[in-house]
Amino acid sequence: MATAGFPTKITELLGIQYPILQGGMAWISDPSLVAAVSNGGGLGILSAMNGDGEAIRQAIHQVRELTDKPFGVNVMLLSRHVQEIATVLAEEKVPVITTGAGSPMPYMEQWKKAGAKVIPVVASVALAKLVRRAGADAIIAEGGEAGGHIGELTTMVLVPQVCDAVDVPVIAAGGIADGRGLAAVMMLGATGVQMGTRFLLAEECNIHPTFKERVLKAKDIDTVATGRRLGHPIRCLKTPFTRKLVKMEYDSTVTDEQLEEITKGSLMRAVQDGDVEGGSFMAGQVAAMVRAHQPAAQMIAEICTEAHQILKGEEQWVN
Ligand code: TUI
Repeated sequence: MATAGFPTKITELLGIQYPILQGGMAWISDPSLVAAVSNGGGLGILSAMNGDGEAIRQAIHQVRELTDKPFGVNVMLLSRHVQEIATVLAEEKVPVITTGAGSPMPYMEQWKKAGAKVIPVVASVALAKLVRRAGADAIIAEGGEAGGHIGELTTMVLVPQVCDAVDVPVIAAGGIADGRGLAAVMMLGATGVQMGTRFLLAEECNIHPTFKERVLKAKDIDTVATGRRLGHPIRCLKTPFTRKLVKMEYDSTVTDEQLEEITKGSLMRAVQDGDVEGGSFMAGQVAAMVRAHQPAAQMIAEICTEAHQILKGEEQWVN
């Protein structure tokens, strides 16, 4: 099965072998991880969060040296370089562009004209409808089980509602780490998945060893969403830093500015320094299900083999 691929609407749209996208994770999704996922038959997605337009141009060139397969770039819409990055992605003819943490409406036309497949991440039906009308080629519906910046709804309730609301392929994200998750969201109407947390343990993922260790040791209840007070909840592994943050959020003598200040640069401190006192180890609720350090290609093949077996009916569902 593994070599035959796993054809769905999304593999056809993107020209890939398996319906698995790797989330564009800030400070994490670098050319090494992206090329490994794309060479493994999924869609690797660079993060454009870590720098300006020229930084992402360089990363795109590096990916193109490492793979001739399709890949994507994720634009975090809260980035202060977003306008400049949007233009570079059009100039570089990036085949797939995903967006997160906001509405990509101002850039849709520019990207579509450049021939990109545009796939916004949404956390609500309203934004799904809006971006579809503006020409989105597919939509990623991300539930609050995910790591990092999250919306309010769970994957279980968001995915079927987004599927009902749009006429393009829907990719499910948040809470998926194995073949059971892929099979389950296909039952909800999705044609593929985006995963972030599982790929933290890819051999080609260059995060600090402490980050990998923390994911490997995580139990079911070991993530927490902080930041609701500032209007952007972020899910991370529980650490001394998140304990401090939670306390500060509930303390009315702490100002919003103080909260902003302490979180600034915290993802970088986790990814590069493994700093559990001052770093945000962003990860999804599936962290406890990620138990092996392995090549990205092996993860992809394993997940698809498992999902295929389930969907073929080799498991007994109804007596
Ligand atoms: O974007 C993500 N996850 C992220 S981005 C990130 S970097 C960051 N660092 C510090 C503060 C904030 C972010 C870490 N993780 N996922 C995609 C995603 N998008 N999840 C939820 C949303 C979303 C939420 C609201 C998308 C659109 C939206 O709509 C707002 C609107 O304007 O309608």
